[in-house]
Amino acid sequence: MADTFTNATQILEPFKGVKKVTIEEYFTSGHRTCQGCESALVMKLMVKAAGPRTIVLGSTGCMYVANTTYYTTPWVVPWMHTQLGSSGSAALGTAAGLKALMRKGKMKAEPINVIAFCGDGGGADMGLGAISATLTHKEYNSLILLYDNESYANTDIQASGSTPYGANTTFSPPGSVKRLIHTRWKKNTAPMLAAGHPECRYVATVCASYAVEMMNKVRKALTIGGPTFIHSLDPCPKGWDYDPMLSHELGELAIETGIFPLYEVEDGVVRHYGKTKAIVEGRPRKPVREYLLKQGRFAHFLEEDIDYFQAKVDEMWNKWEIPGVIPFWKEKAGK
Ligand SMILES: Cc1ncc(C[n+]2csc(CCOP(=O)(O)OP(=O)(O)O)c2C)c(N)n1
Ligand code: SF4
Ligand SMILES: [Mg+2]
Repeated sequence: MADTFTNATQILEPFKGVKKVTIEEYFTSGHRTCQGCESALVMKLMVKAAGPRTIVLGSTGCMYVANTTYYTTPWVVPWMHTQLGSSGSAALGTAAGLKALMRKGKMKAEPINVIAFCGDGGGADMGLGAISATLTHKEYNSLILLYDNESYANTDIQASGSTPYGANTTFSPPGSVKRLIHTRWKKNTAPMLAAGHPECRYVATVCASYAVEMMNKVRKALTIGGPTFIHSLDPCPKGWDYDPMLSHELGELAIETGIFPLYEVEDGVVRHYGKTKAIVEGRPRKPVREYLLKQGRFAHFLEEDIDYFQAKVDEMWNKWEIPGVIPFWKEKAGK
């Protein structure tokens, strides 16, 4: 019991290859997400990685609405819906509640994983404050997983702070007078949270196209404990407007073009991994046009728009203090 009060966590060793991944599923049939929905795959992999002694909390969005149609649910583990901006509060409250119940002897003392997921709208925009607060509480173990489909998808694809430059959304339809309505560069959520929360020992970015690596980042976060954060980039056939069979490939292209780098920040140390590591070590990035032109949301792009996008990604890699991660410029490059 004493262990629980000193923040004991489940020790989840990494899966050493796909053949070693456990067979049990805790997110199964019964959901109604779109065909090819990568976020549904993220839910499945996330809870598979965490295992049966896990509580999942989820804020409003596709992964709430499409996963809990009346009288059906794919969740095998205990699951609770929370308000759109509340993934942080739900994580902290649940972790604190479990601890109190165990301390009072009202439930068996054991490490239970608490995972709260949120979309980019609910997490990176509306619920950022609550996530920030949770990441300051090192005495409670919880993982917040942001599934980023780059829009407020559930309410019909409105632009969010995580929507990429120039994308066509219902808030930013291209027109004949103005071609690009949404001209903000995507918010850099994971490094912002990593840099600003000294009590948070683990922040990572993942993509389910690299499923084993993704699951191992979840296992690592839960094992390290305290408040942790993972940001997943999730291709969304409906919002990004592409054939559902391309979800996996688009995830790979996001990494191979350098648009979404994979890295973890553990106790302040940044480690690139997977294909991103290869890029850091000198492998050429694929041109962003290979990624952009496969998606209807960029169909209105002219050559100059693709060039601008490429130049911004080049800047992330060539001028930033930590390539693709920390957007402070190296002194010389910035001048
Ligand atoms: C406070 C509040 N405002 C607005 C809504 C309406 N709403 C429900 S889901 C949603 C979109 C959420 O977007 P995101 O968090 O990115 O999740 P996604 O739908 O993309 O999976 C919105 C705006 C709500 N439920 N609560
Ligand atoms: S709109 Fe996108 S995120 Fe939502 S269920 Fe469909 S594919 Fe998944
Ligand atoms: Mg979203």
